[in-house]
Amino acid sequence: MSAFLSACRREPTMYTPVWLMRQAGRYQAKYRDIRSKLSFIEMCKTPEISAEVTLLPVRQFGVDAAIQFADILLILEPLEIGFEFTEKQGPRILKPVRTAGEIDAIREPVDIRNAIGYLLESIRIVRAELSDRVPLIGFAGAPFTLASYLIEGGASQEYVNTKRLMFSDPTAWDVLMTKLTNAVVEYLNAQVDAGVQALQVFDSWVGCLSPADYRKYVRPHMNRLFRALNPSVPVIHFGTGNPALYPLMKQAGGDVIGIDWRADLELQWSALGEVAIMGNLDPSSLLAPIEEMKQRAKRVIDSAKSRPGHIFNLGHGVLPQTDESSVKLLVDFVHEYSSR
Ligand code: 1CP
Repeated sequence: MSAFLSACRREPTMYTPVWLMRQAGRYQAKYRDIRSKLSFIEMCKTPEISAEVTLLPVRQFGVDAAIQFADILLILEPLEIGFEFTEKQGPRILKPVRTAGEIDAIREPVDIRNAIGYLLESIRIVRAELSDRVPLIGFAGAPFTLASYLIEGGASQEYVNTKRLMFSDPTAWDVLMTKLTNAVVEYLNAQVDAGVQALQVFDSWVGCLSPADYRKYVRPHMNRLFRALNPSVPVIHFGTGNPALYPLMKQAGGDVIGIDWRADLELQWSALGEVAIMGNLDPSSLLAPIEEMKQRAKRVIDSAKSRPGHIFNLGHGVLPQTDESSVKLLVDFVHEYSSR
């Protein structure tokens, strides 16, 4: 079995497996080249292109897992919620959803699998290319993170509208989270059927919540989500910005908890106990001189103390300012230094 899949199951590996969130993106010359001819959405919707982009970091850096090129917002199309990707601000929801009436009007998708045929086809192409050498990860946004996009209309600092709705109309909030959870389950299980060998649930923006609010407004839905996923593949549960939530995220579910650099890996792992851990190098470390970057990577590996179940990753995605050569040096360093 690959080092990545073994680590997901907390089995010993010959070295610490490494992959990077957002390992395919604008920091790569080949990505920019493809992107200069196509919009981001066109790239996602052309299976041969998204497959090629998925494979770029595997071929270029020798990472231990591929992540299917797509986006967390693609699931909104079968829900008939309009969105676009803008050059400057990233994703934008055309008509943000803010009232109980607007939430009731969101349709339950009839046939998600049909609507994401392009994604499932791309997964089949990637799997045929990689066979069993390098595993492929499928992903989705977690219901809270998706809800925050729907309600705010785009990226947000304070999540004012999201929290206003959550606190003032908990019934409408539950309806929205239930609809999103149903869609995410179907979306992820379809990817498993198409061939992905692991799943990641990105709760990128959940860190804005207090532990009490996570427990009340999010965890019941996450619990249901994890119980409904196809049990044949391991699941990574990732969140950023608030280490106080990690114990609650572990209770919600997932074989691997993805942590960011604000948390101390060693302390966090002791506190979480029996679970695999993914993380947690500060992505800015890749902007440092190479020796400094290696020292920082070394500290992450040392803090895992060769415990089975560590997957090396950044604490969040690769920054656009990153040099491709630094990524290659980082991946090689992790393999060499952790070799046992
Ligand atoms: O213009 C471009 O070229 C598009 C930039 C881009 C890319 C490369 C977007 C728009 N999405 C993606 C791909 C993407 N998105 C992947 C690909 C696989 C890989 O990791 O290599 C993944 C896993 C995502 C997931 C995603 N999209 C998340 C969760 C992960 C995270 O970074 O927290 C979120 C929040 C989004 C929303 C999104 N999509 C795109 C942008 C610019 C954003 C806003 C968030 C951000 O800027 O980080």
